[in-house]
Amino acid sequence: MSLSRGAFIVFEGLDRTGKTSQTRRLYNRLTEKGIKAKLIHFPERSSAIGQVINAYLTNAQDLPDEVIHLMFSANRWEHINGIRQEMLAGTTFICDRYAYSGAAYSVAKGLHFDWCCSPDRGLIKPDAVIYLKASSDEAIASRGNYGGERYEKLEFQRKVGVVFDQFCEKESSYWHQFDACQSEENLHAEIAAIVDEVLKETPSQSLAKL
Ligand code: DGP
Ligand code: NA
Ligand code: NA
Repeated sequence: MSLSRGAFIVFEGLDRTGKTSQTRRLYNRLTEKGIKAKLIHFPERSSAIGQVINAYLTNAQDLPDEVIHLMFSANRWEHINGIRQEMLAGTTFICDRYAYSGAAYSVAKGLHFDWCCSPDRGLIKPDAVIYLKASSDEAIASRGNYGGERYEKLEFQRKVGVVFDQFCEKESSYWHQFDACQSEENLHAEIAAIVDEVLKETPSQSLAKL
């Protein structure tokens, strides 16, 4: 008997673009269709490393840019073996942020692109990246509680967005861009249509690495 693997679907985008609600909606949809799925979110703040990241993001602790960059990457590495194991056993993972956030937020601070990508090299390559792009970043910034965490400043977010756009262009074979400013319902329907296509293909494809 050959088991077919689950898929690895990553959501990326600036803060407050609706990633968390869209990942939940997609999770519910897959589960209702009888597809075994799990929802994960990076940074995963509960581990020892995750707690340092949380202290950094909430401005309780300062760290050099390089150090926090490596901690975000380590946080992905500490969970990846478990994810791989479950994926190979058939579970589809829906992942709220991943290595692209890792690169984008650090490049926006002025760190070198290649240096930023290298700690994440070897992680599982997503089958699809769902990129929620804001057609108006002011609209996003006006959403409730914006500005509560370290990176939620309009000028900084614009710099992060430039890096996401570059990934989207360069990695266009598996990046899919969506307008984050449309209704939650429409956005969900558009994402679901793409994910259905991806799920038809992935069981037969071997896992690739970043
Ligand atoms: P979230 O929990 O998805 O709202 O993410 C918290 C913040 O951390 C958000 O501003 C995005 C940022 N972030 C997520 N992943 C990384 C990463 O790998 N590196 C850096 N520098 N920032 C990240
Ligand atoms: Na945030
Ligand atoms: Na989020």
